[in-house]
Amino acid sequence: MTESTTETCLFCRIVRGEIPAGRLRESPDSLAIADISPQAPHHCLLIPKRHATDIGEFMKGPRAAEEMADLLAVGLGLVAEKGLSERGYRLVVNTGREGGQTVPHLHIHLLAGREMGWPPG
Ligand code: DGP
Repeated sequence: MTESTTETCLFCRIVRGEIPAGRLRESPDSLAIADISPQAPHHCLLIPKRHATDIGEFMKGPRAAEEMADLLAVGLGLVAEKGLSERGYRLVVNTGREGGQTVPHLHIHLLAGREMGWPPG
């Protein structure tokens, strides 16, 4: 995984509208999109608009707690809109190489609509 600048970062480009994506929900700090390669009937990505490689970098920001609360609120808005809370859902933050992260801009996967296994692969 290589470091990205905000200029070339895939998710920064999606946030700026330079690359099309299924935009599901948005706030001034956060964007939710449909994953291009869904691993469940519902598979969304919750993306903070501020660039940070991973959750550790992200949480160093001066407004990180507020931005993270907003990101989760955007996700929970989708959960409510899609009626996912009764059957359940999973939030996942892959981090680094062994954590399975492939896009070096923090994002939270929201997966739902099928039985999830444990432990994850
Ligand atoms: P991760 O492996 O945790 O870094 O997740 C990256 C996710 O991003 C992966 O599930 C596929 C998704 N993805 C990669 N490229 C694109 C894209 O161009 N558009 C959208 N919507 N999703 C993408």
